[in-house]
Amino acid sequence: MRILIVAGVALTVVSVGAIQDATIVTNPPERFTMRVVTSGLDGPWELTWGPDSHLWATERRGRRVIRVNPADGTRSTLITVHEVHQSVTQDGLLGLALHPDFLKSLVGNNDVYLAFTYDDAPGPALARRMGIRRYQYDANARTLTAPVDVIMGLPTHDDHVGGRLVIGRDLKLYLSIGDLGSNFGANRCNENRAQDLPTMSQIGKGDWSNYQGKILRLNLDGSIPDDNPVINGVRSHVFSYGHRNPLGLVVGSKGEIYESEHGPNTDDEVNLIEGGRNYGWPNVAGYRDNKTYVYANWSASKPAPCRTLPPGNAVPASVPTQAEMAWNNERFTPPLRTFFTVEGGYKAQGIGSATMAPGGIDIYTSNAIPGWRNSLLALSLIRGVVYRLTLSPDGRSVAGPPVEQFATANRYRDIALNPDGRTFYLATDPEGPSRDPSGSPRPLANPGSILEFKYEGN
Ligand SMILES: [Ca+2]
Ligand SMILES: [Ca+2]
Repeated sequence: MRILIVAGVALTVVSVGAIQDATIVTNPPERFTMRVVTSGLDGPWELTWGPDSHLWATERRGRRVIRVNPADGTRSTLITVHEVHQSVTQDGLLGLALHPDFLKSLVGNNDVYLAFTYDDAPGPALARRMGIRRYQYDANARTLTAPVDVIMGLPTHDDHVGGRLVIGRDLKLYLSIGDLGSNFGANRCNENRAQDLPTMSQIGKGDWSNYQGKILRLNLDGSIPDDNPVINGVRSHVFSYGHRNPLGLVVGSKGEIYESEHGPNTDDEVNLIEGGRNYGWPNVAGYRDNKTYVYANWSASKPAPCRTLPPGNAVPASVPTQAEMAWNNERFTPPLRTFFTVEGGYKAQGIGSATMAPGGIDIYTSNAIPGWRNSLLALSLIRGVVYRLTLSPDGRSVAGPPVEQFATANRYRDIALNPDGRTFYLATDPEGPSRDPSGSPRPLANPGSILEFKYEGN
């Protein structure tokens, strides 16, 4: 243990084993009471506070959109999206975004946008795709109706799916798509295409296959906004690129787009997403610092083709490698903050992955909790905590260390904030690995649930 002085307050920092990030503050002064709102959900994935003072959620595996009364946990199913293809741990019914004028009295509308994976091949063949569809909420019948496809045919796969969906202050849709797990694990022989950009010809044909490892920006009807960035001479839906597995997206108070994404075995990232910028993956993980991460391109193995290589993560001489500093790109943009950036030579295989495994991200803009205004709340799946990151006044940097909040033995998938500024709702995974502060595996305390945390003072 060591003591860190933050803003005049002495805080204890626990450093247990090599997979801890010693800059994280683990005993904040705020007190919260916790309550289980509801349980038995089939993979709650997006959790949103609705203007009807209800929680709106997608169930990734259950393929349902549900509406939950936060006071008593009663819930109703608004729709089951039967076209959703769900077969692995990351696909299914994913993002949900309510139109900013949703249910407003005069200029309001009822538009609900959903992002999901589906099978585009007839018969037993499987062609995994992602799409966005718009529905109308019928508040009397409590159903979602009148589906209209916004964009379909987006690339997806069985890993690093992404799928977070938000609507910006600019009334554009932002959708995150991961790198499809390419160059990793069972997909290690698939070329990673997070740096590949669409060509004019592809865009003309509606071929979105280069949209992997990207954050897209779309008009609400799915078309390409006129003011999207021109990258390598082409304007497309691509807003930013070089992403690995972006699972958190949130809109800041001035319209900023903040994102969280998984690092490989180190270097989870929180990014400020700006148009036309390159976030580095797979050439760089976290900062361009030549620490532990080296890009080993398995698909380029020669003369031995990748598929003939023995199993295991040790990189054979036939696989070309590239240090971070050997790659240079004028659009490269480093993260606002990384988690678990470790020194060179870190052996993830032996010590364990240095990761917090980011889930959703949100922003706190209330004055209700002293010192919290203008903080990002970045969720950890594997550690069951929320990291509060204080933003600088201009929102372009993180000031001070991450502070752990809401620690439980759960996997936090997404968060919703009550506008009262004192009440927080966290959706938990129904299954998956969880580790205690010493790094030991533990069972999930509240699988498939929505938890409420209420502020009770300091
Ligand atoms: Ca990056
Ligand atoms: Ca790095």
